[in-house]
Amino acid sequence: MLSAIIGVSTIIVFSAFSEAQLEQKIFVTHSGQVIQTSGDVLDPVYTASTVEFDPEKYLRDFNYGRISESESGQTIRDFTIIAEDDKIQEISPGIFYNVWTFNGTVPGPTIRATEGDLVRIHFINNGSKSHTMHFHGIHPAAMDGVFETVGPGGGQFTYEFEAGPVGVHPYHCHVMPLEEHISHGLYGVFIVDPKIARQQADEMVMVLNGFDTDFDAENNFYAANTIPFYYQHHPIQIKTNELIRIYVVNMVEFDPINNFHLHGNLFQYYPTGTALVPSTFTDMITLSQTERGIMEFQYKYPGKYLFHAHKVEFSEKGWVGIFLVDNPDQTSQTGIDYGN
Ligand SMILES: [Cu+2]
Repeated sequence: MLSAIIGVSTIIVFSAFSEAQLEQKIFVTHSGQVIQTSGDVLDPVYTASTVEFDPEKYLRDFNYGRISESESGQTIRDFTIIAEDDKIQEISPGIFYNVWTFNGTVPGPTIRATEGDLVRIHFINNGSKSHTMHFHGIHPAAMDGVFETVGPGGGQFTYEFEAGPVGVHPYHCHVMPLEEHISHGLYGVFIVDPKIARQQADEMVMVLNGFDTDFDAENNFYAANTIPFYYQHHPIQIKTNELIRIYVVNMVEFDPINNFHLHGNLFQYYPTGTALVPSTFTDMITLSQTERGIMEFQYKYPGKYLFHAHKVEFSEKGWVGIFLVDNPDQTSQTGIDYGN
């Protein structure tokens, strides 16, 4: 229905403002809608409401659900997840994009459980299209979120499965055309902790994502956690000799690979997080779509350290950040202002 509204608005708005807004371009969206924009900018005038996203909060925000216990002593974790597809987010200054969201954000909430817990997802689709939640992991076929599409306008489904295996897994909508439903933002992270907890650490989630804002099946912007250049302008503060653990998931569509390079350091890497011993000690990992893992490291020296895609095109279009270790005054040490 929103598509129809957008279509009608397009005609009305642009006949009224055709002289004021030069260089209008016509694009066919992933869903086949014809939309006019000025360059990369999808004009926000089409939409009724906007969403805000705070990468600072998202970075260390883990949702453990509403916890109860079954008669047999199994931990039950209940989550309510609501899908919507009619919101606009200013994903970069002046760049407005129609995001499809789980619980109002891209990525959706980081869902966290311990191996063997019963996870119950009360899924409500308040969107205008069918959606589902498909979790990577081990579960019965009926809980796979593929064939049981959940209808628009309030359709509901309860996904119920035992959390496993240990690791970091993506979840995402699995309705066709899949590329469209994922690239608009219907994805998030599902962490399954081992029963004997990992070593205490400063833990973070980084979803590597991108946005195709002109609908040509190529991304115009890239990021760790949605907002291009966010962690470069707002460096992540950490401490020397403190264990840092990053759950990293690549959700970039359209591009076959993405990667993560850490400066001034190397990290232990656990592919998919399924093993409790790392498989490699490196400063660089390459990830295909939905590929993910756990990185662990600590910084020996204070200072500012970049992390970014070594696919340079991606870092120049936003997938770059800074770790600020012990918040030193880098400028006084070097005389160079690295920017913040
Ligand atoms: Cu969907």
